[in-house]
Amino acid sequence: MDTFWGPDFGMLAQSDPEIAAVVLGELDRQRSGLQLIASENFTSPAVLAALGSTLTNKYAEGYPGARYYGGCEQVDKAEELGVRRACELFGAEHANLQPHSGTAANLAAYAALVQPGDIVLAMDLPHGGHLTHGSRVNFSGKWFHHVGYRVRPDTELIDYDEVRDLALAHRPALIICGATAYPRLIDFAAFRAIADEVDAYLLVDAAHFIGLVAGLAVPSPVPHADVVTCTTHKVLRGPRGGMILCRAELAKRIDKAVFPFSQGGPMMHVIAAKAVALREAARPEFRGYARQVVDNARALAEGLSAAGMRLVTGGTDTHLALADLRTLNVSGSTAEQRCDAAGITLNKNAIPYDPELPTVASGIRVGTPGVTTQGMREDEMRRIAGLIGAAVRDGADVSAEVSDLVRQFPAYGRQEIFA
Ligand code: DSN
Repeated sequence: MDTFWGPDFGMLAQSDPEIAAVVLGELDRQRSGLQLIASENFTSPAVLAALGSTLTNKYAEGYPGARYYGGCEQVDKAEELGVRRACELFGAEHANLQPHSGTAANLAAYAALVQPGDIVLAMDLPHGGHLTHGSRVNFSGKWFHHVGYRVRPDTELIDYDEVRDLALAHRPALIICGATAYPRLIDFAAFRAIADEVDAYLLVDAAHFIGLVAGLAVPSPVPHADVVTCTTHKVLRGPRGGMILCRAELAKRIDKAVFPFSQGGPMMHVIAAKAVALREAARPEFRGYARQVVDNARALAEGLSAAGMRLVTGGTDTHLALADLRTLNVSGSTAEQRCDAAGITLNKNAIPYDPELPTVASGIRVGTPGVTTQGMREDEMRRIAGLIGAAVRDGADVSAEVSDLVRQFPAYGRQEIFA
């Protein structure tokens, strides 16, 4: 067999110094600051190697064994391995690894389950949902009739009675749960019961927490949902991309909704990298990682509360926390800028019933997948919370403390963290 022909920064620097500078500049940015965006992580060198491989050259429309191009014998193996690993890891009857993103996975799920004009009951975006759950500016809000559920104003938790009332009143064809900024566990069984009562499909968008499911740190939606969509690049720590899990009876509809309905050629290098990440996530060490992500998020949230921020829902059960900054009289956008200046990357975020525009927002969202991959634990989370507090409250320059911390826990500095 030939030797591996893969990423070579020396070659890139020689042939395209401008892009090489961007690639190395981004590596430096990721290493030199604290990455607290809840939907980001650091993939392993093995995932990066598969991503940077010659599998990117191959066209393979179709599915393993039934492609529209010749020469697919190697990429077929990658996709078969990935699908098998996904089914085993999540106890799913069928998996599709071809969606280019979480949005593409959701588009395919809609296409498989409902018709344009059908009623879809999903969480409102400002309450923690996603663009693809019925936003007016997205296909989901333009092509489907969106009915939104919200969190309760007092507890900021999903109001399952309201979800049921809305379902009974509107008789949706599809109910969606799963969120991008909801720090608590979702009761999938309750959603299943409501969906059954009105004869609707249940789609769980597990993009944010599928990695926690893989690591057994939170309950799985797979036994309850008709279809589970997710991304592979968040807690799961794989390449940027999407994935769909479903019951066997929906397999054909899902596969056809991905290709040929909504996508053409699959990205075989990304599918191979997804397979690598799924193998990594099946290791016992990944369970320790997933548990630590949640423990770290709790410690970080408690630290932010001690720094004077109000925690939405009072805390977290997952990898993320949402903090209301009105107690500090600082907007989300100002907080984001102040943290950015200190090398702390996080995002402003609307809080439930937010009086501010989404571009300003009253809150920030923080997540622990990345810093946990770096090996940080609760002590470091308390330290980080203090730094965020000082930066947000007083505009303090905490960049020296940030540099000190990331020097001790370098991203891509210690291969053993991916073992
Ligand atoms: N944009 C992702 C997030 O940050 O939550 C969701 O798609």
